[in-house]
Amino acid sequence: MCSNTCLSKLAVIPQLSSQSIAAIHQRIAGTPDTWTVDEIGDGNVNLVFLVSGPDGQVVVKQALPYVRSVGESWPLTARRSFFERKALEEHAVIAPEYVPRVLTFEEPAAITVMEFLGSHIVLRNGLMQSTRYPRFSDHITDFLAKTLFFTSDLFLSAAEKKAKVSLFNENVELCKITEDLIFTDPYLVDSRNRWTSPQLDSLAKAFSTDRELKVAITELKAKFLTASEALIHGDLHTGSIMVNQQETKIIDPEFACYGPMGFDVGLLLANFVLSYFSQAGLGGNPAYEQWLLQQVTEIWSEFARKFSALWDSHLQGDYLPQRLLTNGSRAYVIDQLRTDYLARVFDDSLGFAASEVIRRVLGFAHVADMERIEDPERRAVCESHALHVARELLVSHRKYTDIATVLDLIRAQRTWA
Ligand code: SR1
Ligand code: MG
Repeated sequence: MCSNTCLSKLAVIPQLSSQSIAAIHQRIAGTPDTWTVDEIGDGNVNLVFLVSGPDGQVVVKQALPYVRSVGESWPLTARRSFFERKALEEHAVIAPEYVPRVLTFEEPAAITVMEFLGSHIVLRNGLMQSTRYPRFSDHITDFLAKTLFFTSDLFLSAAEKKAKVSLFNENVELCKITEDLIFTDPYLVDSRNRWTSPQLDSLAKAFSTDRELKVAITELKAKFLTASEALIHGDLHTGSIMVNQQETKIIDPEFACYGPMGFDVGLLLANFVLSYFSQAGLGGNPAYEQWLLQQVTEIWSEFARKFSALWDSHLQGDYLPQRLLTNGSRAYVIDQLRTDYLARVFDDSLGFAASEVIRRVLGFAHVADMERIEDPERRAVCESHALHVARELLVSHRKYTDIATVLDLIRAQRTWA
């Protein structure tokens, strides 16, 4: 039976311009009629094809004017691929070793042709196979520290930053998905929500009527809407990262926008926490669980260390005009500001992490880490543990001022194997 995706597979090559065909030919040799095209994407939003020729392979990613996993009943601007390219371009300047190389881009057809990361695996899939990536936390914290610092007022002039803010502010529809799916729908009765039912029915109902949660999530949403701190990836879960033992590549930044730094850090932390809680549903793996929690610690502490170091080496933006630092005040002022700044990013990260956990259990888009637990009773227990941690962090994030205390909270919820 041929579906929409079969048609797209046949249709994608004819949509490429002669310039793109030439760029692909240069990489993989052969001609369009001899190339094979396989659809390899499993994400919610876009089509992803692997195009193979005699000398190699490339990835062709296409944004159709709707959400891939739902179909035409959920229209979505194909212009998202423009913002993805713009974010990839920014990241390629700031942190080139962590992004795939873009070979060519077709704006009218919303197609991006990229290098094929054939020796890498989607991090979520690697975690589901209990694989360790010894260089991952170093790489991802380098990426986070650099991309967040160098796109913020800490580094840019106000004029430079405003120009970027105004460009990415047009990514309205993708931000609206985040505003709805993360900050709104899981806290009300919405037809797009789903959860492990009937096991989690009462928790889902409790979350939809919880007044404290509604206040906390609205405060967090206000940050997402108003805090244009840095160019954030906007969807930095473990499905947006490709890894092997040597390298880490951050992909799929179509949700990129100017937003709070803690959003990227928090989403990443949340996906490790979800992976951790999923382990018990599969019988438990103490050594791997320990490694997952170690990643949570390292993601925060290494990010904080590298981000702090950039204040020493590159603090030149309009955030803190150098002429303010008179009379020997420099060290004092910078240290105070940096400490407060990092404490706030930490606090934001915990809130955004909590919101990501909640939406991945009670909302529209779930994670494979949990979904692969076939027994709904076991899955529901794992999910409820994650939800309890998330509720506590969302409502009481100010109580948690260091990552070790957060880990204590997480471990205390891991009550069965
Ligand atoms: C309709 S899009 C659903 C989710 O998939 C993407 O990866 C984002 O996480 C979005 O929230
Ligand atoms: Mg994505």
